[in-house]
Amino acid sequence: MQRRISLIPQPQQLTAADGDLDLSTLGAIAAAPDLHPLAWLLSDLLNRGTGLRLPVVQSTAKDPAGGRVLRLALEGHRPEDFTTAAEAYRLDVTPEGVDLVAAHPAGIARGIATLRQLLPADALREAPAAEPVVPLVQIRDEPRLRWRGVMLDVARHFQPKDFVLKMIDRAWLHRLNVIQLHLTDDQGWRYEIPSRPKLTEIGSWRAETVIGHAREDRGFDGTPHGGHYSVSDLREIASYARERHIMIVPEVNLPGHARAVLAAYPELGAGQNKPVSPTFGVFEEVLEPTQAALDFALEAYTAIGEVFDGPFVHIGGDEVPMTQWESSPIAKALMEKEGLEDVRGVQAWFTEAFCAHLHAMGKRVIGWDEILDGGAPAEAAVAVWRTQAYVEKALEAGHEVLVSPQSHVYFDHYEGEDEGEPLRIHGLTSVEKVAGWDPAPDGVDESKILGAQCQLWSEYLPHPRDVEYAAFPRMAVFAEVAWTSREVRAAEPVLDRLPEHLERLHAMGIGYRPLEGPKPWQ
Ligand code: TNX
Repeated sequence: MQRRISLIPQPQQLTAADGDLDLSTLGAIAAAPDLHPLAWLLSDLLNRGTGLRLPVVQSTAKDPAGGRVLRLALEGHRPEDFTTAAEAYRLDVTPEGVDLVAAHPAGIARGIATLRQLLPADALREAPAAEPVVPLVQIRDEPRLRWRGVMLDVARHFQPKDFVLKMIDRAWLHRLNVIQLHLTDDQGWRYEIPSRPKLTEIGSWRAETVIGHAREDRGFDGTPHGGHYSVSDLREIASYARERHIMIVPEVNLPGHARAVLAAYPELGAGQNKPVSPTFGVFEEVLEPTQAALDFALEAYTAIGEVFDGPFVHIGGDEVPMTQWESSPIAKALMEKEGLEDVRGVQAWFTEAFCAHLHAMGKRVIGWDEILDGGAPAEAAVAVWRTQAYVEKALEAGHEVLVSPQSHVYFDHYEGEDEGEPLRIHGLTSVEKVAGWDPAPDGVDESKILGAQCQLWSEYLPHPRDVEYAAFPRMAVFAEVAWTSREVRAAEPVLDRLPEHLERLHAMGIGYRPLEGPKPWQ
């Protein structure tokens, strides 16, 4: 019997045949040695959700079930990393077995995600709760955009390592391929640099926290807040993501949003001793443009760039007030020395130094669109969060663009207008709005669009459960928008498939927001 096949993201081509394949009739997962790490991951996931135990064997070995296997294979000329071709795959489920083929292991990782969605939703549980049965299908698939990301803000509220690992798994299931970790901000510095111990001793803690626009909303919660990732935590996150072919992009946000750094090392700023900020917003305190501050920043980028071996490091650069530099003799002297006419050139001075340093480490740089204001090297990619005008400005200046507009993909915004919605920073970003978004509309040169990313700023999301509620199901819809071509999306509206997808989210234990509204208990 032919079942309705409902996947998110929708693959580029999907043809279903009548009937199912019971994976327990297969003898093994057969894979080339390069693919054994993924094969074992798949074997383990199948075991957890269905109880099935499929051994991993060399693809050449004589198979115990007479050749009926789940085959993972690499074929063709290997594409470069981090290209859409690297993530393409074909997946054939026939009465004889499963054939998952790609030109790059990243494509196999994406195909595994699709295969998991073909299983009953209960197979995504952490207990053997489902039969290992999949429908007969032929899938040909490749993403539209290279970078399909989610930003986790672990600075405003620290999120434990285990939650980050879970979010990597959830991104994987949705064929997303980037997690940006916003590791530093005014409210906390979240990673260990052994040579700078005060960053974590002082900079990762604050005495209390305001959740809400003002004290009156909920007030100070009266409890200290803090946390950071040790070097070994970071290494664990890095290797967990690497195994799933997900790129971690660490963000170290400088020279603004620097209250936590300056609480730890006030000498790097204009000298006031202010604590790590318990409130949210944009603060005046920035790094002074001194050699010492620059040395600090470069040390911070070196440390994080070494742990995360992916190609990108994010330098932040958003919302840098110029007020301190306008009255700083040090900034004035720098401007004279460098012949800078505009104080925004001071930020550009930092940006250029960060870029040069990271390029020398073999990294590519990305920064928020404010780096355009004072100018940035054309090799730096720009994450545009403000308006479409900045997409155009960045493209004109020769930058690649990551589209991440607050108008459509800020998942810290309200999801509906019901009074019972949890308190949010502002905005209105419904699932329908995300579903209707085109990351590269007509008139934009899609080849210069690096990709798209949704943001989970956490000023109003204190706990992992709050992040989940804000993230899902919008993040699933976002994944479709970033993966699936315009034509296929138009033919197969994602919102039609969402109710079935919620069963998967439920099986995974994700506290998602129900579609009907914010009050499931009513
Ligand atoms: C703007 S987007 C910010 C963040 C806030 C966010 C809240 C960006 C680069 N800066 O610092 O968390 O708005 O939506």
